Amino acid sequence: MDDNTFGKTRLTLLGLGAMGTALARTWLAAGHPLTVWNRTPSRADPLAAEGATVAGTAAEAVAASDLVVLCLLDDASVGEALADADLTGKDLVNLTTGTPAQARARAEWAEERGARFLDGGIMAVPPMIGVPETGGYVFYSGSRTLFDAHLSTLAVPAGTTYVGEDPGFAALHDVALLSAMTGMFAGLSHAFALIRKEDVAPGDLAPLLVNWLTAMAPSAYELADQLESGDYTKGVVSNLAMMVEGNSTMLRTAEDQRVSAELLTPFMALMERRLADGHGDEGTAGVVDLLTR
Ligand code: FVH
Repeated sequence: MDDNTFGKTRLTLLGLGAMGTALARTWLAAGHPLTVWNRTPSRADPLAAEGATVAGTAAEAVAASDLVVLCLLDDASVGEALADADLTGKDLVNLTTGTPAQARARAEWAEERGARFLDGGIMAVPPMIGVPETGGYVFYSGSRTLFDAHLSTLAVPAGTTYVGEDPGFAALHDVALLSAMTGMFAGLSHAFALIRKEDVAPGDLAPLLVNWLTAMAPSAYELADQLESGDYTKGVVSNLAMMVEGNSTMLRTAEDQRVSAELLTPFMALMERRLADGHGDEGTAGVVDLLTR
């Protein structure tokens, strides 16, 4: 029988939701001895059949391994799950989505209990886990020593991107990307609403949207360059004055199509404020300043 467990780090995983289960399967498949725990015990049954050791309590699961990974619903569930566990000498890797402030507080909390702490932000959905060609990865931040020590194990389910010693940085990067994605979803919703009652199939618009958004995405580099140099006119191709003029066309079209413009107007209002302040020759970098309190 082929035994791929030799030299593989033993670990514990708390949380067997959609993401936790996907993570567990990759570690089991790679031969890592894995102890799992889930609040609702029945969710562990399929993994037991695949070779995982199932612990009766979170405290037992934590005791089983030096490396403990958490993939729970939110920060509060992390506190609840670990309430009775002895964390002395443990290496905690928290892949539960949270805010930067929660990650920093959780790092302090772990340290006070004698554990080392690494926070993670998963940039993947469950079907991308264990499938490297999908490009899924996890942001990590916190102890670099801890990250390096467990890199080969952490790299099993998805790519790894270490973003700094500050434990809040993984969450910060995660939320920044998710926020940009939310803006994209808002734009897509508005675009599909515009054609909803017309003789245009959503399936025909979809590839056009993908191509256009892909072509526009590198504007992130232009914005970054302007923000870093402090020159918000640097490399501007489409200036604010022109874009605000275009906004009125978008708003009139929404009105004609009987589509609410509520997803667009907050951003447009910020562009207009910056224009009114005399920055018509810039791009949209000034909006970043208006947002920053
Ligand atoms: N699924 C996704 O697409 C995203 C992708 C990006 C990263 N997120 C984050 O990953 C965390 C886990 O997500 P998930 O998809 O596994 O979530 P669920 O399937 O809803 O499972 C939640 C697990 O958390 C357990 N749980 C909830 N509350 C508690 C608690 N108070 N004490 C202990 N465990 C708790 C829950 O247990 P149960 O309901 O089965 O008993 C599940 O194991 C998450 O942060 C995403 O934002 C996923």
